[in-house]
Parts: sequence; C-alpha cells; structure tokens
Amino acid sequence: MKRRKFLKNSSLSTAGLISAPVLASCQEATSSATTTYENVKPIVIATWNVPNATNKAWEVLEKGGTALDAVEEGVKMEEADTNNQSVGKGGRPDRDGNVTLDACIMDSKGNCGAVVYLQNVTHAVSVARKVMEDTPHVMLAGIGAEQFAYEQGFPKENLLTEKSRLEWEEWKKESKYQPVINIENHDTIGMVAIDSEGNISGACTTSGMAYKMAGRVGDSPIIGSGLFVDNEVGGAAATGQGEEVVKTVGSFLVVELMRQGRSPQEACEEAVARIVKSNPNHKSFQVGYIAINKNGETGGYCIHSGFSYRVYSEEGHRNIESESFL
Ligand code: SD4
Repeated sequence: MKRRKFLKNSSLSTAGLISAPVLASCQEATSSATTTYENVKPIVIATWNVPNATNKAWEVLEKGGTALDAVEEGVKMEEADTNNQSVGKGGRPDRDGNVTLDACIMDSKGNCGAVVYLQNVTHAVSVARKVMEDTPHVMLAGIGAEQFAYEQGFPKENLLTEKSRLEWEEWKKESKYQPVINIENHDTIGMVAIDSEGNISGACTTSGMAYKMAGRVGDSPIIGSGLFVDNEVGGAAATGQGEEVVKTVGSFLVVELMRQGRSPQEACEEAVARIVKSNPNHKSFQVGYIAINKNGETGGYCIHSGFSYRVYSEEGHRNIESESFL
C-alpha cells in the first residue's frame, strides 16, 4: 500500500474506531469477538524469511501437535542458528559485549511466560515456557532467569560467537558507543500458529537491538507488545525498534483491532499508523507487524520496505513481501 492510500485508510479507520466501538456496549463488543469461524485449518506465520523455523512448526502441526509446541519448536530453530545474529546463540551483543536474550510465549488459554536479559542459555523461549508452566509468575529477569534455567536443566553456553565478537570489535572502533538499530538487518522471530483444534499460540525471541545499552530490554518479551494471542480473535507479533512497539502496546493493539472487525492486514496497517503519526523521525527506524485471525487469514505491514513474513499452511509454504509505509 502506498503512502497516500495508507493515510486515507488510517484516518478513516481512526474515525471508525472512535465512533463505533467506544459507543458499543460491552455485550456488543463481546459478540463481535465471538464471530463464527469455520473450517479452521492449521497454519503458522513468522516474521522474516525463516523457512527452517516455519518448516519445523509445520512438522509439529501436521502431526496433530499443539500450536504451543509448534511455536516453541519453530522459534528454537532460529535460537540455535548462529547465522541468525538477532536471536539466541550467535546474537549480537550489547555494547559491553554481553549477549542478552529476551523471549516470551503465550498459549490459547491466555497463559504466558517470559524471560528478559537472560545470559548463557540458548533456548530463551523454552525457559519462558517453563516460567509459564512451572512457576506462579509470568516473567523472570537476569540472574534469576538464568539460575532458574539451570535448575530446569538447561545447559550453560557461551552465546557470543567469534563472528559476532569480531563485528562488535569493529563496531566499537567506528561508533560513538551509541546503541544502534539496523533498519534492514534484524531477524527477531515472532511466530503465531493455529493447530488442528483451532487453538492459537505464539512465541517471540530475540537478542534485541545490537549494541544496546547494558540492561536494555525491548518489546519482544513483553506480552502485548512483542506478542499477543487471544484465542477468540487471533494473534500478532512485532519486529523492529522495540521502544516504539512498547509505547503503542503494538501486538495487543493489532489483536484488539481484529476483534473490532479489521482484517489482519488492516490491523497491522493501523498499528504502524499509530507509530508513524506520533514520530516525525519514523524514517530512521523499522517496525513491522504480522497477524493472523481465527479464520487463518494473515497480514503483515511495516514502516520500511524490505520486511517479509513466512506462512506455512496446507496450501504450502511461502514468503510474503510485506507492503510498507515508505
Ligand atoms: C527489540 N524488537 O529488542 C527487538 C529487535 C528486533 O529484529 O526486532 N530485531 O527491540
């Protein structure tokens, strides 16, 4: 969608948002969420072109596995892949040279778990799942998350590969020691799946913004920002500059827009519009969303071109070049 059409649509949809749902009674709002969805078939979507991850998730779904298992197994592929320098092992470090991971997972019953600032453990998403299933909490951070992971049997590993270390050394020579986000080269994986029972789950995992300040946490492990699932409606995930996603509670926004009747594509566009409208400098960073509704319809949209998302369903697998604002 090009800029002019996008602005027109976003202003129309903003007007729609103010008039209809705000006036609707709670009962009416709930009834729009209980739209009948028929013939739901398994499907998985993920941010960026990540065929190994979506293939793995599809393997789980095809065998009748749960969406929760599918998204965990799927994103683990990227966490283990040292060529993906935005996720898990091999991720780019913070500006002090430490690789710190953020991840979350959410199931179809609304349960969720997250880890932030996790070091020395590759499969942050699995630790997040353990937080969800084996603790009374939803989020563990830093040393506590790491300690919990070891207690759960996760191995201690050095996540800083030689490639990422050498790149960081180079960056230090050039940089003014500022954290940066590379507009086109980041591959945080957010994944949402529907299983053969029609249940929806999602996961999101990242090493965060390259050369970030020590201690910085982005949107990816924050339920509602980097990921949100509502089994009545659909799910959404974000990638890009997490600060902007957090400020607009982006993935929750996308799901709530779908609840109000927007298609996944329209919902992603509106969520990007919120960021663009309040950021005169939106050309300097990237944010992208993907979404799926209970019907298995998908959408994706971002600020800059170059964003794509991956879909795997009974129709096969495909990479979709997302439309963009710029
Ligand atoms: C973050 N959203 O930490 C992540 C970064 C990202 O691909 O998406 N990278 O802000």
